[in-house]
Amino acid sequence: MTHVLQVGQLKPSLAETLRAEYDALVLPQDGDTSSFLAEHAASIGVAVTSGRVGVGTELMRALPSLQAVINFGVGYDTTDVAQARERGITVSNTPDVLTDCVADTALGLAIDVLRRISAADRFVRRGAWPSEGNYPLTHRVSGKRVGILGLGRIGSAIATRFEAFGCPVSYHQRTQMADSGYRYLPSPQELAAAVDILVVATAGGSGTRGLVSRDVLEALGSDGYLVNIARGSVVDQPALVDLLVSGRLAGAGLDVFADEPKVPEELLGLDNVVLLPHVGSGTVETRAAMERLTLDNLAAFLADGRVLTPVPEVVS
Ligand code: 8YV
Repeated sequence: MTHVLQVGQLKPSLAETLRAEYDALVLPQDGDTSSFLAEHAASIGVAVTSGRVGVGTELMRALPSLQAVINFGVGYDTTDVAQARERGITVSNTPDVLTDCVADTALGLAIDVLRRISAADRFVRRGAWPSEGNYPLTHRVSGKRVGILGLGRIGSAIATRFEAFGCPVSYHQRTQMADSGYRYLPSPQELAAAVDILVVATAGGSGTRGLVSRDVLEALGSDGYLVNIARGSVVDQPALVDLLVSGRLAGAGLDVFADEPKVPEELLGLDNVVLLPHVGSGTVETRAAMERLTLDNLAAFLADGRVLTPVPEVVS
């Protein structure tokens, strides 16, 4: 009998459906999985997971009958896609349904960090308004030059939103788009040097690791802001912290971090930094749509061996 395996914590209603309708096994999360795998590995044909955990190299190797990894989320950098391709394992994700909410989050972070919305809210809550008077002036968002690193589905949705704010948009990615209407810069560093707000919207994984290097952050400069809704791994986090602490970057709006849920201590006291706990897609509506697509991919795979939204690397 082929089993479905839940890997990592999932949305409770999704986990419940997997249990009730698919009799799914759950990979033990803490400690040693060897006795679980010794008993069940050979029967596991499909893994359902999320970008937080994924099916990494070791786990994939330990599952000899694995045929599909169904991922809740658009990012799948924690799943070993190279091994999946070699072994003919299908991988699906949940693109499109979360684009709007992640793009909204990017705009929210940019507005928050430039206008200091969260910081001003803290100011009111701690009773500082009557004693300290007017809140210090902040920075205008409308009209700022915006650079998008990665003009995919989410990057494009972010660009459209900034256009509505009268912001000229530039972008960088490996391949120039034929007719995006936005200015293309040939490297991340040149993009950073040309804009006021740099938004990271690339995929994660080995191809983009450290792409926003110290040099790129320095090119953004002491009047520049970084917004990251992609993956913490894309940014040199120690350099980011260093430049923020020393005032060589104006601010940052971060939904993602290098080692979640750890957030660098040094950032916690900075009012020019907005810190979110990876909630870009975290709305009732979007998570329901992601759950539906995850279950549709699972059902389609079990019915005829094809998922609805395969990731590009493993499409045969
Ligand atoms: C997470 C995300 O997947 O889709 C992505 O790539 O980063 C998020 O939507 C979600 O938090 C799942 O846990």
